Amino acid sequence: MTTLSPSARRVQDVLDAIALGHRVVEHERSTRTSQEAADAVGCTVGQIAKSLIFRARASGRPVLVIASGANRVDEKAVAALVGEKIERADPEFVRAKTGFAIGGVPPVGHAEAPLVVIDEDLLAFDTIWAAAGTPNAVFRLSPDQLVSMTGGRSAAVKKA
Ligand code: 5CA
Repeated sequence: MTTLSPSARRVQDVLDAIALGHRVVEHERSTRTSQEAADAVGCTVGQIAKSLIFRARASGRPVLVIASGANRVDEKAVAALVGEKIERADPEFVRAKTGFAIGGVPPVGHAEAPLVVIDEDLLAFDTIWAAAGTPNAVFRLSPDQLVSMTGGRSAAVKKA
């Protein structure tokens, strides 16, 4: 049995509770950026589901945008969906609200339940990969599973 580092283990425990058979894989090499993650698993950068954290300005709520690694996120489009202005979260906010550090933020298992928006471009793939708690850990899933496990709403959020 492989031993996962503590943050990756926490994500595996969440996935075990979801019980769809997802397995966290820790790589020797970095998966900290979408490109590095794609290189490590041997997929295209578009198939990396990157987790971006924003802060809703009025409410202070965390907003999780799960975007294709190939795309930049249009903050105005996300704000329109959320119903209030949003701003990029700083590393301390990310740590506090998710329980994970930037570069390893997973789509599930956050300390505080975020509003979740999913980039519709991810839905075109059979298989995608998401971060799993550390800058070396990822897991494979389907876009449908991403939607169901996060309760997220898919939308057009790509910056033109
Ligand atoms: N493990 C990889 C692939 S799944 C990963 O987590 N990539 S990521 O793109 O989802 O996470 C890194 C993201 O964190 C960057 O895209 C960027 O939006 C954000 N980020 C990086 N540095 C900062 C920073 N200083 N403040 C706020 N956000 C940051």
